[in-house]
Amino acid sequence: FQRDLHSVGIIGAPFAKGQPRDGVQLGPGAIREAGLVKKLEIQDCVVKDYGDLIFEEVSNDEPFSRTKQPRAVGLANKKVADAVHRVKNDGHTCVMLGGDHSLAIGSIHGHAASRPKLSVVWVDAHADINTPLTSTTGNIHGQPMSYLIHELCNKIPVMPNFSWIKPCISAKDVVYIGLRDVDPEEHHILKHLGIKTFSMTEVDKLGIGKVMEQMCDHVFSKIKKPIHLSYDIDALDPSVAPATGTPVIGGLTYREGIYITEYVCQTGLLSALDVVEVNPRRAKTEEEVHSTASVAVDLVLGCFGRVREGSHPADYKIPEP
Ligand code: 6HN
Ligand code: MN
Ligand code: MN
Ligand code: MN
Repeated sequence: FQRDLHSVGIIGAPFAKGQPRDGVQLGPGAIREAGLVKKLEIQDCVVKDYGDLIFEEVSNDEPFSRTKQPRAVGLANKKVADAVHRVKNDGHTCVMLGGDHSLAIGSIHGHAASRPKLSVVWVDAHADINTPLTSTTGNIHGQPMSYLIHELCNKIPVMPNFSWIKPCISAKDVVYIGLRDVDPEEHHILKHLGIKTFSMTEVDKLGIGKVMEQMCDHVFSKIKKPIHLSYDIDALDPSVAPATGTPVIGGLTYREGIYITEYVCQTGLLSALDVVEVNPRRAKTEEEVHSTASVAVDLVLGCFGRVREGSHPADYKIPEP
């Protein structure tokens, strides 16, 4: 058994304006502090840290109809898109540390700009596929998928700082895992577009092993496309990852969450990863901050070759007395 080398480019995106709760901009810092870069290097990854993006204040960002802070979200995502595009063109697997999940707009857009045929694996308690017109909260972190899917392009109004966003993925190339809090309008969209979903019911029924097999059967039925894995930490059960803005009971166990990353790594097709919605200010104790950040790090490690059975260098020799 030999590990392949992974070349990883990390972007921090300390951004919170896709939702109303303060603190999710501290996610990248908490994940870095939990030792992300060091631990990747210890498992033989070549890491280039591109640092944290800087997001300027946007003045007079009035809601567009119900949608909150559209100009700030549009502008931040343009930055993320350019940064991810650059990391991909530099030849790395891109890791984007959020920040809230609205950042997947830029991350997937920038990824698609350098890898035109992508599959998206969306691991989340939520579907994040509201359009600005179906959303009841007006929070853009509940909407990113709607801007990206070709089949929804005639349902999206023109919004300030959103005109650069062009749909770049097909409904058939998207798979959801972990759903358990889906709005009725979102449920209609998922069914109407025939999007493949493995809700927590399927995780219970099939087990995570079969879920991942069927996920691959679906997404790679014709050609093997690069994978964009968008991992919302709230996919995990709140007992595992409490420090997040919209926790939902009944989520993935630590083991299921890690298995997803190990399996995706094994495909050899992981091309970009988002780890989003870690919010240190939503933790009740300092320990909850650390445990959530440390789980986030473990998810990244699983994506880049860590296996629970253990591993060893190819040239290792047992010492002789
Ligand atoms: N997330 N469906 C709700 C909304 O506001 O549209 C919740 C979205 C949660 C988003 O956790 O990334
Ligand atoms: Mn999400
Ligand atoms: Mn979520
Ligand atoms: Mn691998």
